[in-house]
Amino acid sequence: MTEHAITRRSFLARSAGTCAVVAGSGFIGFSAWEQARANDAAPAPEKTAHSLCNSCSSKCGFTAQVTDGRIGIMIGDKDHPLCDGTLCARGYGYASIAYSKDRLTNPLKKNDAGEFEAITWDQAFSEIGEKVQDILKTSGPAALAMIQDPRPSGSFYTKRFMHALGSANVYTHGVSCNMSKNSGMTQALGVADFTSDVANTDMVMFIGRSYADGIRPSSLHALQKARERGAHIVIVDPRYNSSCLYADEWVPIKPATDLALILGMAHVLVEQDTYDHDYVENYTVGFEDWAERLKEYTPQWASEICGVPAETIERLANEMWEAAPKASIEQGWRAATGCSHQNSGETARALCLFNTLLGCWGLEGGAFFPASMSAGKLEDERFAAPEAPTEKILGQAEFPLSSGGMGVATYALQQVAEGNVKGVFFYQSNCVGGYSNPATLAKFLESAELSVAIDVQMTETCYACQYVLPDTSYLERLEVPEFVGGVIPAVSLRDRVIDKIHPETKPVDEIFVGLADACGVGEYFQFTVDELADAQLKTIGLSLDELREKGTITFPEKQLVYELKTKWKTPSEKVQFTSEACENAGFPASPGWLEPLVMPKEGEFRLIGGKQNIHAHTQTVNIESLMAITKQYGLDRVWMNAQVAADMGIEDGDEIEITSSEFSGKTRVKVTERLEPTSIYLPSHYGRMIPEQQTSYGVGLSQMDFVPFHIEPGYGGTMSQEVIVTVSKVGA
Ligand SMILES: Nc1nc2c(c(=O)[nH]1)N[C@H]1C(S)=C(S)[C@@H](COP(=O)(O)OP(=O)(O)OC[C@H]3O[C@@H](n4cnc5c(=O)[nH]c(N)nc54)[C@H](O)[C@@H]3O)O[C@H]1N2
Ligand SMILES: Nc1nc2c(c(=O)[nH]1)N[C@H]1C(S)=C(S)[C@@H](COP(=O)(O)OP(=O)(O)OC[C@H]3O[C@@H](n4cnc5c(=O)[nH]c(N)nc54)[C@H](O)[C@@H]3O)O[C@H]1N2
Ligand code: SF4
Ligand SMILES: [Mo]
Repeated sequence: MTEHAITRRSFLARSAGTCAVVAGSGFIGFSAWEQARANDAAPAPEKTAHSLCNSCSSKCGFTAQVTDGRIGIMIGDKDHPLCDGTLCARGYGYASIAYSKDRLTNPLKKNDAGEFEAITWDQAFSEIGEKVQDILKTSGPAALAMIQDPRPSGSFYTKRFMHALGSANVYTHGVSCNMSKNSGMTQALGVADFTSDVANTDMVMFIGRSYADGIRPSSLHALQKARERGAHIVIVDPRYNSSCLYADEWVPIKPATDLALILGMAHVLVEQDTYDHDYVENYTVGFEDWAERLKEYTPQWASEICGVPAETIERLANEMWEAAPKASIEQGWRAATGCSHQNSGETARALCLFNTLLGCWGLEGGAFFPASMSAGKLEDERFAAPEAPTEKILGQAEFPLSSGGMGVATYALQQVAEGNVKGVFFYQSNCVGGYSNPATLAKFLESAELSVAIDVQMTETCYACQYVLPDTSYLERLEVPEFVGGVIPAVSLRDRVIDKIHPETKPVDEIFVGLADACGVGEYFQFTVDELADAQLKTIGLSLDELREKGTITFPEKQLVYELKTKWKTPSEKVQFTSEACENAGFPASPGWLEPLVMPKEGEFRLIGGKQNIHAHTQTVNIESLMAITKQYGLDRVWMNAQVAADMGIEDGDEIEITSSEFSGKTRVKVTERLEPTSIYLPSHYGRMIPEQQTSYGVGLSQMDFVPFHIEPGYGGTMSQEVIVTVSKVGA
C-alpha cells in the first residue's frame, strides 16, 4: 500500500465524525483534510514560517509553507490550546487578504469634498502628531481615545502609546462581544471567564452559544468528544443552529428571555432542596437572599415569559442535578450573555449562580478556569513602561459594572459628539460598522478634531475618519509573542511569512513608533519588535529564535489540575449570590427577573444575529473564496419561521422588506422550521456598503443598521438585539 493510499483511508476514517456537519453547515473535517493535503505531492516549499490566524480573536497558531514567495499550505498547531491542530474555513480563506485587490496601499487623508487622497507617511505622521499635541494642550489626555481589537502587537503598542500620552482610554470590541458576560461573571465569581469541561461532561447546556457556528476549533473538538462519550447535550437557542447536529435536544426559546429560564431552573433546585449544600454553605455568600427571590420564579412563571414548557424547565433542572457535578451551563460568548440585551449582564450572573448550585467549579466534567502563563518583567530600561494614568477609563463611572479592561467604546464615541473626546484612533477595529448603529457612530465622529483608522482595507470606520493608515497584512509582520491559556498553556508566534507586498504599507510596530515620535513620546519606543519579542521570551528562559523554530511552545508544568475551587477573587473571597456593586448600580443584590428593553407584540419580531462558520464579523465577507460559498448556498438570506411566513403569504426565496425604527432594507428570505416564531434571524456578517470592498459590496443586510444606539445600563453592552422589526413581502 502506498503512503498516499494510507493517507486517503485515514482521511476518510477521520472525516466520518464530521460528515453530518459537512452537509448541514458547509465545512469539512479540517484536520483530516490538512493531513491529506500535507501528504499529497505538492511543490517543495522554499521555506516554512509560523503565524497566528488573524481572522478572529482565537488567533490559532499554524505553520505556513511558502512557495514562489506566496503562502501555500497551512497546518494548524496541535499544541496551540485553541487551535488544537485544526484551522477553520475562515482561517484558510482569510489568508488571501494579503493578496486582496482591495488592500489599502497608501496613507490617505480626507479632503474638503469628503474624498480620500493619498499622502506620504511623513505628512500623515506630522499632521496627526500636531493635532494630538494640540488636543493634549487644550483638553488634556482624557480627550484622546483608542479603540482596538486585542491582538498581540496591537494590544502592546496601542496601550503603550496611549499611556505615554497620559491617557487611560484604550477600548476593545468588548461592548459588542462579551462585555456583559465578563462583567456579570466578575460580580458572581471575581473572574471574567470559565470553561465548561465539555469533553468530559455528563450534561452541558448551551444557552445562546454555538460551537459549530461561532467556531473555536478546540471547543468544537470538545463537543465532538462529548457526543462520542454519550453526554447529554442541550442547545437553548431561538434557532436550530449548526451545533444541534451534535445535541440530544434543541430547546427553542424567545430571545432575550434566557434569564427567566435560568431563574426557573434555579427555583426548581432550591425548592426541591436538591443542590450542593456543602458547597453553598462553605464557599458562597448571600444564598438566602437569592433563595427568597427565587420563590416567585416558578417554572410556570418562566414558561410564560420564555416560551419553554414548564415541564421542560423542571426536567432540565433535574437532569442537570442528576449529572452534577459533571454538569454545567456553558458561559456563552456574545448572544445571550455577551452584549445583546438589557438583561445580558444579569443573565451571566444568574448563569454562574445556577452552576454554583451544581457544585461543579474546578471539577472534571464540570467547569474549570484555564491555566495561564505570561512573560516576566523586562529589566532593560529601554522597555520600561510609561507610568500608567491614574484616572479610570472614560465610561467606567457611568457604567460601573463594565469590565475595566475592555471599556465602553460606544460611550467614548458618544463623548466625541459631547465635545469631551476630541481625538480617536482605531487599530484593527471596524467599530463604526459593528459596535452599534453605524449611522449614529459615524455622526458622532463628525465632531472629532482628529480621527485615524489603521486598517488593511477600506471600511465603515475608515470612511468615518479623517486619516486612514495602511497596515501590512498579518502574514507580512512579526508581532510580540502571544500567551494562550488552556488545559496546558502555551506561547505562540506570529512571524513574517511572506515579504511585504505593498511598499507603502507599514507593520503595526512601525506605525506606532512613527506616531509616538510625531506626538513627542518617541523615547518609549526605542526598540524593534524583534528586540522586544526576544526580551519578553528571555524572561521565561526562551528566545525568539527558539519560538521561531517551534512556532508554539507549551508549559506542561503549568497544566491545569482538577480540584474543587474554593477560593474566589471576589470581595468576600466566596461565590457571591449577592453583590454590593450590583446593588450600588441599581440592580437587586441577587439577580432577579429584568425585562428586556423591548418585546415584540403581535405582528412584530425581534431581530437576532448569529455567526456563520465561514465568516468572521465584518472582515471576511470581502474574501472572494468565502463569499463564493455564501453565494452558492444563499447564506445571506434572512430566516423566518415557516408558520409565520405561511400566515403572511411569504414563500421561501421571496424578497421581503425589514423595517426598524432606524432602517429599512430588502433581501431574500429563507422560510424554515428552524426558527421560533417571534424572531427574525439575520446572519451577522453581511450588508457591507463600501464600494472599495468590491466582493462584499451590497450583498445582504447589516444587523447593526437596524439597531438603535443604546447602552446596557450598569454593564455597558451594546444591546445589539434590543430592536423590533416588522416584515412585509416586496410587491405584495
Ligand atoms: N464563524 C465565526 N466564529 C466565530 C466568530 C465569528 O465571527 N465567526 N467570532 C468569535 C467571537 S469574537 C465570538 S464573540 C464568538 C461568538 O460565539 P457565539 O456567542 O456562539 O455566537 P453567535 O452566533 O453570535 O450566537 C450564538 C447563538 O445564539 C443564538 N441567539 C441569538 N439570540 C439569542 C438569545 O437571546 N438567546 C439564546 N439562547 N440564543 C440566542 C443565535 O441564534 C446563535 O445561534 O464566536 C467566535 N467564533
Ligand atoms: N455586523 C456585525 N457586527 C458585529 C459582529 C458581527 O458578526 N457582525 N460581531 C460582534 C462581535 S462578537 C465582535 S467580537 C466585534 C468584532 O469587531 P471588530 O474587532 O471590529 O472585528 P471586524 O468587524 O472583523 O473588524 C476587524 C477590522 O480589522 C481589520 N483588519 C484585519 N486585519 C488587519 C490587520 O492586519 N491590521 C489592521 N490594522 N487591521 C486589520 C479589518 O479589515 C476590519 O476592518 O463585532 C461585533 N459586531
Ligand atoms: S477559529 Fe478559525 S478564524 Fe478563528 S483564529 Fe482559529 S482558524 Fe482563524
Ligand atoms: Mo466577539
